Amino acid sequence: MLETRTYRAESIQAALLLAKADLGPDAVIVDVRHIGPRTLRGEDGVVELIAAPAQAVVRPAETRRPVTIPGSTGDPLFLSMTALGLGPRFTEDLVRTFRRYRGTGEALRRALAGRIAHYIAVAPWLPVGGRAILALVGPTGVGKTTTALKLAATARADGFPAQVISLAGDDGHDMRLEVLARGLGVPVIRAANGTELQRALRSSTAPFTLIDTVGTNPYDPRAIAALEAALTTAPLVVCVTLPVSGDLDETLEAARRYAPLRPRALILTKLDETRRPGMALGIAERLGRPLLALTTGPSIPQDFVSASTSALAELAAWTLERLERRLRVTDRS
Ligand SMILES: Nc1nc2c(ncn2[C@@H]2O[C@H](COP(=O)(O)OP(=O)(O)OP(=O)(O)O)[C@@H](O)[C@H]2O)c(=O)[nH]1
Ligand SMILES: [Mg+2]
Repeated sequence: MLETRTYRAESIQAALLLAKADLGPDAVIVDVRHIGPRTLRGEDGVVELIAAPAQAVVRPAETRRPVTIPGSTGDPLFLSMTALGLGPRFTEDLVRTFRRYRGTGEALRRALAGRIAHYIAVAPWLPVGGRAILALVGPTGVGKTTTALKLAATARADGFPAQVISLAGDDGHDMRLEVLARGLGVPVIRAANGTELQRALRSSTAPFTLIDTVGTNPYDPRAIAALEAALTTAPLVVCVTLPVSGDLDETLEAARRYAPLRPRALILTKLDETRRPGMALGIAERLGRPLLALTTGPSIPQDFVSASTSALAELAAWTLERLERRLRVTDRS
């Protein structure tokens, strides 16, 4: 069982300090929740942070050995979950938890969250205690620009000034970005290449910068190499951005093609454009990268959920309930 502790404070920074004082500097943040008003400038204790000691970090899924779970292979609910990309051990854990707590609402979600924390790491992305630079990379049209603006606008609402740098975007792309950003009060800088990106980062003091990269074909090694060259000029976290609305194998293969960019986090988009949003659980587990955010529609910043074990538990509960209902109907017919 993952040993976690909960800290409450008036801001994420304060809760993080409490966690680090208690668990040491390498404490791993498992979840952050706003339990009062969304803004962190509120007076009351509004943030709940769940942390674990460093040794409890989730191991990347790809390094885990495959396992055989006896007795699960003929179970239709188990099979439906593995079809969403979840590994057998993760599936078995979720299905068993679901059957034990079914119909208990909050208790089910809490129990699922406890299990999910063993398989999917979530990454709090607000720039607590320093400067954060995230570069969103991914295929064309997956929602990089929209998500960069959602992150920037959400950070601003939480009191963290944010900016977007568009890397290698063409005029049409950047004009649309600028119009959207103006409406949100988010500054935009254009950088044609790595040198301009470096210059823009040097001359900025914004605590939170989103680099919105040009859409990159995962099967074009030259385009990936060009992006790699531009991004290595700055210390930043590369986030692969992928839609959940596509084919599972294609999505996993596309993610792997971005390996030269050394991605350290994952953003999953377009959960609203599929009947199988639970695939987000499978993709996140299989890729073994900390999940940063999920997006659920085009509206900025509303259609956006920061990744947390509680959000993933909600998704798992919804998926399991829906699959079970569907299997019951098929059984009767
Ligand atoms: N339904 C839905 N639409 C989304 C979501 N995120 C973005 N979109 C829409 O998808 C389209 C493409 O979004 P962009 O943010 O421009 O995608 P991009 O990855 O920046 O695209 P390129 O810069 O061309 O590579 C736009 O119409 C967005 O409104 C989402 O979560 N759900
Ligand atoms: Mg874009």
